[in-house]
Amino acid sequence: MVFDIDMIKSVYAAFPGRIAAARKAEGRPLTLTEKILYAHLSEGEASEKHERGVSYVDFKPDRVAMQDATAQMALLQFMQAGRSKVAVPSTVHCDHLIQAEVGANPDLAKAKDKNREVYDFLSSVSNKYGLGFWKPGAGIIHQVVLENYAFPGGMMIGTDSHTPNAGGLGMVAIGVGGADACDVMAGLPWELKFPKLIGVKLTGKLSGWTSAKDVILKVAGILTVKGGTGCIVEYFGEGAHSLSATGKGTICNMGAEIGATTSIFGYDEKSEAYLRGTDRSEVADLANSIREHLTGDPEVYANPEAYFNEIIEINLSELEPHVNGPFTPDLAWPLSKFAAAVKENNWPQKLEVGLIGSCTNSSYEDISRAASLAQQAVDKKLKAKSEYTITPGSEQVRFTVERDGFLGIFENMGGVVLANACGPCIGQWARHGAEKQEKNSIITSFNRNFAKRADGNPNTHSFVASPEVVTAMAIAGDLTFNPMTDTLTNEEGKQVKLEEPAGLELPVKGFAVEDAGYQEPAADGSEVEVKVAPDSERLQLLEPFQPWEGTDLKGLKLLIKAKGKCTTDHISMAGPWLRYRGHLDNISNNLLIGAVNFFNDTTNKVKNQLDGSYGEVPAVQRQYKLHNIGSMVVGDENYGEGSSREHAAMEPRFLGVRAILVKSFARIHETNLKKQGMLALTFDNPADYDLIQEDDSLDIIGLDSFAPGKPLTVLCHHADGSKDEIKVNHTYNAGQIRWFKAGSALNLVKDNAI
Ligand code: MIC
Ligand code: SF4
Repeated sequence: MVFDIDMIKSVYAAFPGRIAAARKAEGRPLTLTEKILYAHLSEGEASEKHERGVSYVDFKPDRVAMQDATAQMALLQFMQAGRSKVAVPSTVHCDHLIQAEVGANPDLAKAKDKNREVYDFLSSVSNKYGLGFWKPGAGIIHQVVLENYAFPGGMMIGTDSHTPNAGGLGMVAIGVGGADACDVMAGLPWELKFPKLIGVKLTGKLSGWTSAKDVILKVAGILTVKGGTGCIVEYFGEGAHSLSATGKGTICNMGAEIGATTSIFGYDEKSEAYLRGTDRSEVADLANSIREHLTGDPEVYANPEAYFNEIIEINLSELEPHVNGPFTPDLAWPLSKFAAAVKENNWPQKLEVGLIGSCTNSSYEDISRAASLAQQAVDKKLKAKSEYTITPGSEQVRFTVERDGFLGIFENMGGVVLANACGPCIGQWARHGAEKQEKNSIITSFNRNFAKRADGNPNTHSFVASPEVVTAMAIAGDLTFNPMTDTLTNEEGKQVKLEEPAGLELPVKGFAVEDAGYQEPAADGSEVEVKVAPDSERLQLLEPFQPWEGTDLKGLKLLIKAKGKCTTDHISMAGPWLRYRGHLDNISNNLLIGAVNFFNDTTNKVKNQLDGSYGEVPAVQRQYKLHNIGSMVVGDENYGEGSSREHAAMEPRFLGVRAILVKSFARIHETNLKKQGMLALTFDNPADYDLIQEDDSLDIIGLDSFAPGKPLTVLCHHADGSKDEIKVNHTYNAGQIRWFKAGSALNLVKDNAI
């Protein structure tokens, strides 16, 4: 059973009634997002009105999806929850732990060997508790989900921030931490603040060099990495209906980069074609039967300003291809302005590597369009000047594009096909020479380009673009090349120009695959044994965190005051550390090693207040832990931006950090902190960040009357004896305060208290 048709039927059966109740409660026509959200609210809540950006509400998601690097911790928590089977259809996907080095087959074989213990663990836990298991090599979670599980009008949570990819097929799909996934798998509702809504109206039609990726590159430029926080982005308009389902997936996928809760498109003919093309005609027929509920009401789209909190309009006919970067995905450059930007900013003009694929851009359409350029390169006697790699998103796509000759075309151009996995996108890239830390440029069709992410080299300037633009630039070997206007010199010394890319949304002969790499769980898993070796360095059973001691927290040491961007990559780096994602003690050795210390502008060097020496962040924190002294981390804006990895919250918790005080949080990270029993606090006056000094001891006052909406006080004792009192806010509701008091949300689940 790959997709659960009965589940889809029952979701759809509830739609008309739920939506009618919601229209009544809101007293007006509804957006698509509202329809799906109301249809998934816990009993009783569907007939009440919920205030956007204010009310916390409980949802009942239909599915859970997890990738291997986050599933380990999610499932270690689920094992503590005392349930015998998952309550909703759930899957695990082995994609993050495969390192790209030589090419697909040898890399996959090596990964299976190196990660055997983790794969065995995930496969046996899946088998025991009733989860579908996608083996290494089967593909990247979001592509596999889009091909097999996503369905219009559904709701899914996934332990990866790019879960919104399924919004391309009309699903509300939200990235969460493992603790949230654990709750839903345990049959509990899932809580979210009712989101605000951003409407993006698409007019016109894409053509030539522009592709769906350029829509989100443009939107990222408009909204920035924070602009979508607390919002769901709903795309509509005739332009939306002209985009393929996978193109829509690309847009929703990279919506994670603007901090949006998720993004979504309505059901249309392209969605139907994709469902039929991926062997799900049954789902398409069902969706057709409730078609009017799988899109916003006509009044909404006729007068969007009245229904959305913010509106953006993009004319696809006028949209230019974009290149975003370096170091942040929202620095958006229209292609015609990019060459000048490269020169002005002194970014390395020579392009070392072009990388296409990833969960964002690895559809049949993407690969066929990029291949059309590779074919032109071969025909026009051009050899790619840069290295060039291709990561297919799933075995089904890989098998099909190989059958249709595209992979062969890339190889003729000098390209290397990597395994169906995350690879370089998440730092799983044995890039030769990266350790020399030379200044260089790469361009990818991925979604994130934070410093060090791909190859660990802080001087790698990483840019993001569509697969077509990446391919053209890799052929040219030059970042200032504009394929729309410039020519290239071929091997015969002639000037040649690349023509516009061309491709197919879906394979004419249909998709094919020999072994998709799926393992169905045992019908009765009670006898399946899950083994975790006590001396394993990669897996460790969890111990519950201690409950709150019932008093204010006094004498906390400042561990670090992080300066500027502090993403989850800075807090809990990926790459080599992915190895320890199932071992809390070992992975805690990467705590905040990428964060810049405000007081010395250096990473991983903080003052140990016990003896005045400077040491690495995890080492200093372990000293505090040894002496039973709590500590606090201070941060800047959008702290915890990026990934859903809850390690970024569990590590500080495990090592004895008690509170994180910042100017603002990214959504998933803030929830992850709350779930693990940490205090996530924000400065009432962001300028108070400046009051925090290196030798501070800090008290958190007011916890005995910790209550929703009531600020707390942080008392800073400075080394010179002076003091500052800082007002700090929080967003804990009553239930979340119980998590804090119990030591973690899981402690309550285990005691069956929730
Ligand atoms: C990422 O793209 O950063 C990741 C790796 O997929 C993460 C998940 C993780 O940290 O394991 C994400 O996006 O959530
Ligand atoms: Fe994997 Fe990269 Fe996609 Fe994250 S963004 S799921 S690392 S391919």
